[in-house]
Amino acid sequence: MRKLLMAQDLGDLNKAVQEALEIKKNRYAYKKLGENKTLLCVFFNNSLRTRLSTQKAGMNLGMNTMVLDVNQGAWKLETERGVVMDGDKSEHLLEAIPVMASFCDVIGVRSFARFENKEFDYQETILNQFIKYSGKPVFSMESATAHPLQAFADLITIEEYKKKERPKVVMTWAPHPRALPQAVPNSFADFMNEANVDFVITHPKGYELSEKFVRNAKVEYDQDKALEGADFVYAKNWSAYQDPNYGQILSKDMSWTVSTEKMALTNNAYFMHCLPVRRNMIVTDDVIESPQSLVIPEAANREISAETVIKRILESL
Ligand code: AN0
Ligand code: CP
Repeated sequence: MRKLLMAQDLGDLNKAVQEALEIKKNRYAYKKLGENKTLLCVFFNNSLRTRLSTQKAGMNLGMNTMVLDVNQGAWKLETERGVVMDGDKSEHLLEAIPVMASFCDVIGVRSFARFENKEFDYQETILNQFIKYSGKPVFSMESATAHPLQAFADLITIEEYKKKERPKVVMTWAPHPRALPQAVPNSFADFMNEANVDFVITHPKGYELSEKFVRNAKVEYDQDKALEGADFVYAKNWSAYQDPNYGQILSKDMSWTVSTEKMALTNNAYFMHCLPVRRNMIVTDDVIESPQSLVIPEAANREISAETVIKRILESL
C-alpha cells in the first residue's frame, strides 16, 4: 500500500477490519516490521487524537516517529507555484517536501481544506504534492477532502458494537459556530457505502455533500424520520459544499442538536462523534455522557486504524 485517501485504497474493507481487530488483540506483534524505519507526521493544522494515535501506531510497529508542526517553528511555506515570494513565506513546499522525505520512509499529512478555492481543496493539492515530490508512501491524517483514518476507526468501532448483521447507521449534520471541513463526513460516507450497513445521511437543505463520497447513499432531509430505528447515530457538523456557498455556514439550527429526545427516536442507538466536539451544540451533555456514547472507544480505535494502515505500508516498502 503506497497511499491512503479513500476507502478503496484499503481494498477489501471487511478484510481490513478483520486485520485491524487481529492487530488490536496484540498491537506489539509487528514490532520488528518498523525497525530502523522512520515515520514523519506533518501537521498544517491542530490535532490531539491524530497526533497521538498515529505516533503511537508507529511506535507499536517499532518505528522512529517524528512530528513537524509546519506552522510552529518551521519556515512559513508557500504552496502555490509561480508566486513571487516577496511576502512573509520563506520556503516553498516544493523544496520542503523532498527535504522532509529525505529523513523518513513513510509520511502522514494533515492539511485541512482552506475554503479559499474549491478546486484547490477538492483536487487535494497539498496531499498530492506530497505524493508527487516525496517519493515516499503518503497517508492522509485529514486532508482537504477526506479523513480515512477516522472513518476506518469508526467502521472498526461499529463492527465491535453492532448487534445485528446489517445495522442502520445514520450520519446527521448538527450545528456548530465555525465553518468546518467536509472531510470527516465525506470519508464516513465513503466507508459506510462500502460496508454492510443500512446507511442514511440527514442534513438541512443546502448541505449536500460531494457526489464522489455520497454516491448511492440515502439522503433524508427530515432528521426525525432519518433517526427512526437507527442503531448508530454519527453526528458531525460540516460547512456547505455546493456552489455558490462552498465553505459557508448556512444554518445554526439548534433543533438539529443530538439530544435525549432525538435519541429516543432510535433503536436505543449508540452515539458516535470523531471529536473534538462542542457540547450542547452538536450533542447534549446527557447524550455524550450516556452509556450509549462510543466517543472514547471510537477515539481509542484511531491507534488501531493507523497501525493497520502503516503496517500495510511497511509491508510494501
Ligand atoms: C475538524 C473538522 O471538522 O474537520 C477536525 C475533526 C477531526 N474539527 C474542527 O476543526 C473543530
Ligand atoms: N478526530 C480527530 O482527528 O481528532 P484530532 O483533530 O484531535 O486529531
